[in-house]
Amino acid sequence: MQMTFRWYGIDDPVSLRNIGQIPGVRGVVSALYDVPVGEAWPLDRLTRLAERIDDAGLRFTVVESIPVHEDIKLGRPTRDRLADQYAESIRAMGTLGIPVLCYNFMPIFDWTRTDLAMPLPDGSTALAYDDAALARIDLSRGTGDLPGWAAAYDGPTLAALLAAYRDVDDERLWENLAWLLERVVPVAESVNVKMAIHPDDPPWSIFGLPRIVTDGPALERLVKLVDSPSNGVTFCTGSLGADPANDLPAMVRRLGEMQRINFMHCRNVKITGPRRFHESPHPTALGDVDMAGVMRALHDTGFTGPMRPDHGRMIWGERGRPGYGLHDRALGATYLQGLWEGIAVARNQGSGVGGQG
Ligand SMILES: [Mn+2]
Repeated sequence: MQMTFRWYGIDDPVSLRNIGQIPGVRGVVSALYDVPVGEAWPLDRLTRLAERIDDAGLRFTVVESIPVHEDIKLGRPTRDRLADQYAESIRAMGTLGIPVLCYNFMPIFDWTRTDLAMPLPDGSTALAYDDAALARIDLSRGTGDLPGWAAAYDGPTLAALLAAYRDVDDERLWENLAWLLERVVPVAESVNVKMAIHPDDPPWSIFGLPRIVTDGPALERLVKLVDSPSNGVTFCTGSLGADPANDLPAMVRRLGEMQRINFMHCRNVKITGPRRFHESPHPTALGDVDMAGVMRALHDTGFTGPMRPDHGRMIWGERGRPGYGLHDRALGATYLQGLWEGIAVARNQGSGVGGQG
């Protein structure tokens, strides 16, 4: 396991120096955030980003993410050119030796919350979701009322996009995902890049849109679409853990045995009702995710890939990008490494190896 940390580039209030001072963190998860969706990422720009990370004594370990254009998800004729451009971005990653690509395949919206700063009893704030609150959001004026999406779409643009998805049910979306993977996974494999789909967050349909990457059977279906180590998953405990029907340690074990977990996102959620949750601190006892069980399953299946603490709360008066402050995520990184070390020590004692000192 390699502990990593997400960095939003030079405008991120969390600096590379901050990240380098978190114990045990050497890998950085980042992206080019201003390339229009669908265009190929210029190699020279990605090179400059990688050099900046190298200069800080860190490694560019994961690209999160290269967004997939809606025309690909909708299966529109422009998808051929868009898939070629997507493959070109993957080749640029390969040229620079960046080993993992996290992406998602959620129609229109990716991660969605109804409150970006829900106050918790200890005075911290967390991201929260309530399906009933989501149902009250009026999209006729665009995404203005949806927390975190204010400037994304005006009313007419969003209405046209929502209308286009009326012809795309779950099976059609699966077909369109398979179509993309058949074209880009061989490219990724040839340049030693491992793709890692992020599950849908939350893992159910919102605004009547199809969402397909939501549970264990879906993740197993995904990895079978193209049989390659470059076709794997980002196992996000917080996204999948929002549905209490998901048995996370069992899912990790199944996918881990197939060696298809290419990236780990670790965070915890507290489920407070049907399709209602808020994010909670990373430790097992503080939410509904069995983090210890997840880590044990990862350890048992020989996980060696990158992991990052996913969203944190805002604590100690920090202000910043919702979910992506420094302090709580840094606590998460050290907690997760401690959990991992504890499992490794217990295993070694069990087999009679090590234990001294
Ligand atoms: Mn995640």
